[in-house]
Amino acid sequence: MRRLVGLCLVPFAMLVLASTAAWAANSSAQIVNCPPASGCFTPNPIQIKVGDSVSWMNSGSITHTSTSDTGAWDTGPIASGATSSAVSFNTAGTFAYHCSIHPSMTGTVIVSAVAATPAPTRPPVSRLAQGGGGPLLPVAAGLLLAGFGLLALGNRRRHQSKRV
Ligand SMILES: [Cu+2]
Repeated sequence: MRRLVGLCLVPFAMLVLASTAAWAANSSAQIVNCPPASGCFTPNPIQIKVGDSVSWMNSGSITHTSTSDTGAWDTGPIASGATSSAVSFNTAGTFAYHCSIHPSMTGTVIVSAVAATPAPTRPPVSRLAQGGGGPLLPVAAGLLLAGFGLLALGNRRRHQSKRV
């Protein structure tokens, strides 16, 4: 019995894993020139979901960093035209960061929790199939049978009237 329950859980676990994997995405934040400041992070704040990652692309003309205020991450120097490695965010929350070269440059990453129900990402067709087509299938079959019955009746009447 326990093995049966375990076997039933395997596809469920795979479904959960597959759906979370589909959600994980890499967002690209940019560092741009914005005089008179040395540079600016954009978008700011950047909004992502738990499991997503952020890469900072330096479109500005001088080197910057993305450094967490709490030490959670530090990309190190990102030269002009370069992109940092991806930083993953696995917990929801608001994370402040700055440029360690230009401390007045600040930004925020807002990580929101992943919705508990994955329903919106699935087509409604799969839900219909799970219920065996719902009440629509027997109704359609009944109408089809009634239609055939009427046709047969009509044919018979036509034959009878020909005979008379
Ligand atoms: Cu900087």
